[in-house]
Amino acid sequence: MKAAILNGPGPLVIENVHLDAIEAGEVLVKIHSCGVCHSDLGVIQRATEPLDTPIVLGHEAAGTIESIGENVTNVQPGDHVIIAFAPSCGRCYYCVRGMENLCDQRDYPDRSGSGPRPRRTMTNGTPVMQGVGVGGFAEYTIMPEYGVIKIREDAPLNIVCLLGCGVTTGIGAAINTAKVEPGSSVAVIGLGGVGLGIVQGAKLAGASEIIAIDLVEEKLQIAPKFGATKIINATKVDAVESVRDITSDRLDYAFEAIGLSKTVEQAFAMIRKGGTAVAVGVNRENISIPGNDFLREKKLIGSFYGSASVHADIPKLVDLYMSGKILLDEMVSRRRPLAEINEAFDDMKAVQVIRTIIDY
Ligand code: CXF
Ligand code: ZN
Repeated sequence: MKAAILNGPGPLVIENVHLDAIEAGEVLVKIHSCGVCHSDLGVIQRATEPLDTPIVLGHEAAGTIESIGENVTNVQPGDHVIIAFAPSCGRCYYCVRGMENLCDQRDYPDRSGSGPRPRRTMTNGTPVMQGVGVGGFAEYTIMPEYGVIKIREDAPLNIVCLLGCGVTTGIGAAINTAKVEPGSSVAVIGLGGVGLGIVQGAKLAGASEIIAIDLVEEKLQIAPKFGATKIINATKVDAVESVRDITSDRLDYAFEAIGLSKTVEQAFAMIRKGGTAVAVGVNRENISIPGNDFLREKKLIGSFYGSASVHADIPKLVDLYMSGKILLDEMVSRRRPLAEINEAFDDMKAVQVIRTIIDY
């Protein structure tokens, strides 16, 4: 099969790769579409550090089940699935306590982005890692049965693949992690796929004020379509001051969807006493906040994969999309074939897109 291979710093290379045979409990997925998520760019840009390469990135994927291994009962060949980058086994310490997003089966190192043991090899026999456990920039992948979510067949795979990462992360951060209440005020810093997901989640939760903050005017202009009630261009005004003004210093929730310490610190600075700042963006930095603010019961919490119970939540999100209650098409800025994967990352670096989807 064809796969986009990251070998270290520099562009991805499309190569022919051999995929292993599936084993018991595993499924072979024919990838239909895969979104290009910002955290993959993060892996590429960190490729100057020690990294398990070669590796196939791509973790926002949907497709069809091509074949199933022994003992697989939840899916059949032909089923339509979204791949969960953090599979939930249903049996570990976290899964049985309702924290499926923290499932112990996702025990591979975060920093390298490499997935479980290699299941594919280059033509010269070198093992190829499966990025973030998915390896979606390839024609096929092997997943554990519990890492695929069966979805209704009338949902377009080339759109609902976005529920594999960014949108589920964003909507879930508002609804599951923060548990935004009706009538609350919310600010969202960073309007990529995750940030616009948070805006939609806040709207679904019934927030009355949803303030969208970014540096890029084009992203700000589309935010009201997703539910933003106000927009702030942080190149023109001080975001913290503006949010405090708009809310009379009564902001209930601030979400950071970029992954920088500076913007997490801003999120924490803009919330009211007793308010909650949620760090959603993939962040590898140290964060510095005034300890005194804890005496005002301000809270800073993390969110991973929208605290989602993927097996329950992703089919519900598909239904919400199909009934027009959440927007996904409006997030797709471009479609490209796998051969143009590097151009897709160039567009992202030039901040020209919300999401590019690779269609196979
Ligand atoms: C990331 C979170 C860290 C592991 C890889 C996926 N989420 C979104 O892109
Ligand atoms: Zn992602």
